[in-house]
Amino acid sequence: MEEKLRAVKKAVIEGDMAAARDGVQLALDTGVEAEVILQQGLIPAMAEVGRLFEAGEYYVPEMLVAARAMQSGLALLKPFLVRSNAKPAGKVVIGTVKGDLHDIGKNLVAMMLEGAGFQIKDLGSNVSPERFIEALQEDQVDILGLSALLTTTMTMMRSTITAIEEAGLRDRVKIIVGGAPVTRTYAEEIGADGYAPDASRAVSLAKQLIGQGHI
Ligand code: B1M
Repeated sequence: MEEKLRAVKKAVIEGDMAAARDGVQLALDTGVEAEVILQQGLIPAMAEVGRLFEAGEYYVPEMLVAARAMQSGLALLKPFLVRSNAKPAGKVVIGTVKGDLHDIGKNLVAMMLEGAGFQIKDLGSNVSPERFIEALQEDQVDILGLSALLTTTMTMMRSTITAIEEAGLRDRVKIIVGGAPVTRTYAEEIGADGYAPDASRAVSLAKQLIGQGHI
C-alpha cells in the first residue's frame, strides 16, 4: 500500500496529471480506502509542494500543475468521499473569499459536508462579499463557509462578515471559517460562529452548529 501512496504523492509533486489519476485508480482498485489516499497521498503532496515553493525550488507554474494533478486524483475519490446515507442536514453556501484563487481545500470541505448530508451551493473562488450576500438572499441558508489560504486575503473574511451584518443578514446564518492561515482566535476576533482546521472537523462543527452533533 505504501508504495502506491508514494507513487500518488510523487505524481502530484511532479505535476503529472495522468500518473496521479492512474496512481489513485490503482490504489482504489487494490482496496486502499479513499480517505487513506487523500490523507496519506494527496494532502502531504500539496504540503511538500508548498515547502518547495517556499524554498525557492518551485514557482507558481509548478504549484499550478501540482494543483491540477491533485484535482484529477481528487475527482476519482469524490464518489467515495461523498457516498452517504445521511439524511438531509441543512443548506450550506461555501466559497473562497475575494482575491484568493485557492480552491482545493474549500472543495474538500464542500465534498465532506455533502457526504454528511448537507446540500451545498459552491460559489467557487475569488468570491466577493456582494456575491455571498446575494446567495444568502436567494435561499434559506443554514451555514456559510468562508475559506482563505493567504494571509493577505484572510482579512477579506472580516470584510465579508461585516458586509453581511450591514445587509441585516447576520442573524439568519451561522458562519464558519477555515484555511491554512486562519486560527480559532482569528475566527473569534472577526465574529465567526466557528473555525475548523480541516474538512472532517468542518463537518462536526457544521453539525454542531445546526444542533445535529457534538464537537
Ligand atoms: Co498558493 N500559496 N499562491 N497557489 N499555494 C500557498 C497557500 C502558500 C502557503 C505557499 C507557500 O508559500 N508555502 C503561500 C501563502 C503564503 C501566505 O499567505 N501565508 C501561497 C502563495 C504565496 C501564492 C501566490 C501569492 C503565489 C504568487 O503568485 N507569487 C498565489 C496567490 C494567488 C491568489 O490566490 N490570488 C498562489 C497561487 C497558487 C496556485 C493558483 C498556483 C495554486 C492553487 C490552485 C488551486 O487551488 N486551484 C497554489 C497552491 C496549490 C498552493 C499550495 C502549494 C497548496 C494549497 C492546497 O491546495 N493545499 C499552498 C501551500 C500549502 O498549503 N502548504 C500554497 C491542500 C489543501 C487540501 O489544503 O487548502 O489548507 P488547504 O485546506 C485544508 C484546510 O486549510 C482546511 O481544510 C482543508 C482540507 O483539510 N480548510 C477549511 C480550507 N478551507 C476551509 C474552510 C473551512 C474549514 C476548513 O470552513 C469553511
